[in-house]
Amino acid sequence: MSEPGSAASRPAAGELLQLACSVAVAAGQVLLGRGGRPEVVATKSSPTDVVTEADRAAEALIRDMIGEKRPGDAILGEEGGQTGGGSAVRWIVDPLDGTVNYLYGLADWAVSVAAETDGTVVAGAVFVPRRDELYSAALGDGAWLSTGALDPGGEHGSPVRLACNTGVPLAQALVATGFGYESGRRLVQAEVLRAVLPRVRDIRRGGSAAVDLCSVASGAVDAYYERGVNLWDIAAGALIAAEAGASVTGLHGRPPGTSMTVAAAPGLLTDLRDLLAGADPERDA
Ligand code: LIP
Repeated sequence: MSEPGSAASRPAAGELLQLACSVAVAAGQVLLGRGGRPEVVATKSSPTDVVTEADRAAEALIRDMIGEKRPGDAILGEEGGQTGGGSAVRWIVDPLDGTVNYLYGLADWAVSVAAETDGTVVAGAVFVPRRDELYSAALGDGAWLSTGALDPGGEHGSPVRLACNTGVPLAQALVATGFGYESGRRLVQAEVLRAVLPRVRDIRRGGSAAVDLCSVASGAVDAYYERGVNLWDIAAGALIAAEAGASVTGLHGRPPGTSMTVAAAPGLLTDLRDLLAGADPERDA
């Protein structure tokens, strides 16, 4: 019998992906099913950085479902922090990315579930319930979009393999971005935007980093950058964008993360990253 954490006990990425997809869809159903205006139960970094009762209910469901199937795994969730562990697997969960959109009844919010083995994200699922779109990727196996998860008995097409847009020059690029919740950071983000906006086709501010990264994967936008995202916002979406052919990095040779996340096809990424580096977006640190 293999020891927990030994190479022989590592689950296949496809197996983790299946669980990621089913918990993301189940949590999405819970979030969709809550009628009326969601109730704000707490705030985090600023009065506009809210937690709803729905965020907590969705994360509790995800933790229960993962815990039942894989009791030895660690789970890092936006609302509950990191718990458990012992196996080689850690789940990184944002039960509701795009909370402000959810609060206002806008469609761009998602459940994001990633699974890491020995520190590498090997599976990721982003479910966008209001569009019934399930984006998924397992490391080395491409990025995929399926629809119809909310209607399992219905007729659906086959999953579509995603490929990010390539060959787009910076001046023609549609670039998604997002802004933090604190005013000091926003001031710098506005100054960075002032440098970026005249140099690109246009900007989109969707409100969910997970959805933005899936939009890079599907070609709905050409690029994405944001300072201040958390690991749970980007873990699944970054794998999906990368498996669709995008490069996902930080600035100055660093990996993507809270300091900066940039995603685009390789050529565009270089130009966007140079433009961003020149605007010094990390100076609010
Ligand atoms: C959101 C991010 C988004 C960012 C928002 C917010 P939340 O996460 O996904 O990209 O611009 O300000 O941080 O708070 O909805 O989980």
